[in-house]
Amino acid sequence: MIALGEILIELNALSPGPLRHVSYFEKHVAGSEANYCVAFVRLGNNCVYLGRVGEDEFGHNAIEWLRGKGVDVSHIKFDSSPTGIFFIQRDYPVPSQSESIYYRKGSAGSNLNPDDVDESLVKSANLVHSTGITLAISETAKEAVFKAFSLNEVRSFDTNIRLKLWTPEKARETIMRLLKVHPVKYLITDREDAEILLGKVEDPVKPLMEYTDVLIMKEGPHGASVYYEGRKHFSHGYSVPVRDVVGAGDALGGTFLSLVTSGFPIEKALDYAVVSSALNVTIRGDQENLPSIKDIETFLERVRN
Ligand code: ADP
Ligand code: CKP
Ligand code: MG
Repeated sequence: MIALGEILIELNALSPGPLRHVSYFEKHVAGSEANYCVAFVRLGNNCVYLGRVGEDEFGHNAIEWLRGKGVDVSHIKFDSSPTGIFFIQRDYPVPSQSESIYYRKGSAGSNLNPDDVDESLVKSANLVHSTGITLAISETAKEAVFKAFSLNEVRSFDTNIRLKLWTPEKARETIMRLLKVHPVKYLITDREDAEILLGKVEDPVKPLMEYTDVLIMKEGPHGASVYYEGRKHFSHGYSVPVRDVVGAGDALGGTFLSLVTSGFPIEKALDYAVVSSALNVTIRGDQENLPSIKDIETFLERVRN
């Protein structure tokens, strides 16, 4: 897989409440497409990351970490702008909910541009992946995604609409244009994003299936459903101790894509992917608890017993 996006450094608050009173943060490497890559690699397949980091401590941190996880970082470029960061604030202003607070405007990652997209590399991939975040961070990053999607017909896309990065109107216009021009093999979304893309419709599945072969609809703690070839399969979620839900969607998506790439049947791939996302919410950080097949099977054996 080739994934295009922005790697971010995550600073996860160790105590609840408004950030102005939080003194301790835990640092993690994150960013949706990087999370997808690590999940993809954990399940036994190769992933090349296309993007930019700052020539700063956080940029080196990100590259060394991802290299250590087995991601191919040889196409990541250093940029003179700083590596983007974000904080996770928890239980404020809404109890039991967290909020991502970005410091990423003008970041190295947002300087991704079409010249960074190596044509022969993208053409040679089994799958090219990106998300709505990369479409939103800058014009040049958006153009890079359009270029990469024009070079390879096997595409996957996670809508990941972040309303801090663009308006619902802009998200709708841009994502629908991408999907119309470059329909995907795998579309990963949820009902909130689908409503932004389609407006209030009774059933978003049918209209979305016009743009994808396989649709994954995430349902938060309940689990997720997959739609393909006129069929539907629901994988139920698991009740686990929740520490941090950020990154759960990427764990699910990256695990699913890697397993189907390895030849798993779609339904079994989703059952396993939901386990991956359940494990992900039990820790802070998006990448540290991404499981191997053995981890997933151990979970399933013990949870069933
Ligand atoms: P995203 O993080 O992309 O918004 P979701 O919130 O739907 O996506 O989460 C993705 C998956 O993570 C869900 O389908 C579910 O399997 C798992 N998950 C999310 N929240 C919880 C939770 N509170 N408890 C257990 N599993 C969860
Ligand atoms: O949809 P998820 O919760 O799985 O996505 C989490 C990531 O890239 C997180 O790492 C953060 O950096 C981001 O999404 C983002 O830009 O919001
Ligand atoms: Mg998501």
